[in-house]
Amino acid sequence: MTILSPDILSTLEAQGIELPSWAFGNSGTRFKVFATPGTPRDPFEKIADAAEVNRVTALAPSVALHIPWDKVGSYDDLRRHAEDLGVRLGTINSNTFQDDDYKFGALTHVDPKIRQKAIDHHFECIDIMDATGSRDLKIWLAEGSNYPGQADMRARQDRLHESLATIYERLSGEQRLVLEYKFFEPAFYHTDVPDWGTSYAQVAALGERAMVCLDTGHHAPGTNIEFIVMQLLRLGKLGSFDFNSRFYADDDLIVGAADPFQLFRIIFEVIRGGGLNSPDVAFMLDQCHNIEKKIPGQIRSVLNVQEMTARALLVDRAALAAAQEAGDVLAANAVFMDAFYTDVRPALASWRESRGLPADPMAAYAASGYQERIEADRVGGVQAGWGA
Ligand code: AOS
Ligand code: ZN
Ligand code: ZN
Repeated sequence: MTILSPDILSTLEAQGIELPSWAFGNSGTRFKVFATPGTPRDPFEKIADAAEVNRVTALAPSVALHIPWDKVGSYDDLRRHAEDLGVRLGTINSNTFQDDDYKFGALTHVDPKIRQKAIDHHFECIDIMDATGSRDLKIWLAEGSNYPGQADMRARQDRLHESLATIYERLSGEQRLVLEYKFFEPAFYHTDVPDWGTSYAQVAALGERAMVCLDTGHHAPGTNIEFIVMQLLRLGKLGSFDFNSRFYADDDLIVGAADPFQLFRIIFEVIRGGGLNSPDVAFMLDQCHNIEKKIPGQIRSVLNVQEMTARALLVDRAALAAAQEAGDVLAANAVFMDAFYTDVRPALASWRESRGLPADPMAAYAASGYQERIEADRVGGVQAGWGA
């Protein structure tokens, strides 16, 4: 007798989490990048690795690309390669943080020539989206200043609006612009898009197809992230998640590793707000595997999301609402905690088996021989781009 009802199982079956291509490349901190044996040498191999995650979990149907890290001669070839392996190409991430010209900003720069260069980069990303069939253009900006008085924050906000409006105009059909925020780093005094409010204000000024991206690692310690999730869903502006976990700053660790309860609370608000399995909300990982093996790191990540989703779906919402309405503080909290403390792993394992999937995807991957094969075959894998 499973604890997961048919309704819960069909909701879980529809779940899809997008993997970031850069999670498969070598990455590290500014102190050291450790090379991992078997690291992909090109975007085709990154897609192949991502497809392995999907093969053992059926949870990862798409892969996000990063331009220029994932530039290829033919995006048609890359798209076909992905489809042959049972996955598709997802969000296109732009990059305005690795060019000397962008030292003092890109979309906010005082020099119109540099702003145009950054806008042209986004136009190139949109051309790639046309070729890959991707819906979302995700923009994370590294811009800001380090010292009070260094920059005119207000003028930068105005220029940001102008640049984003020019990029937004170029989108067509179903394409969307998703603007990520981050409270600091690499700029330390002020960041041009530091929080959800700024991202919301900027995308609201663009139009319906501009949304906010919430990266779970981009908040000050102690921030009630699930409140932000609730508010963005309420406003119809939650476009995507970048899932990861953090202890201190933008750690990009495996989602659910640092604080599984926080992940549970976030997913509960997603469910409450109608965002789960909604086409309007993209669920992505934004992680780096600096010291652990990358493919198992991604498998662990999507399983963590699935486990916390199953637990959040177990919340007895009728009982919760009744306790809330009665003002019964402890009963409401108990309903919530009962679901969180339920171990769903055995039920998920037997459900996977019933669908022809491995009960234990981590073990199935380890036994598949794929890791040994790539370690033997691939020499000189590439860095993800971080610290390059
Ligand atoms: C940076 O801190 C952000 O999390 C971005 O989402 C990130 O740059 C991403 O890895 C791809 O651009
Ligand atoms: Zn991110
Ligand atoms: Zn980040």
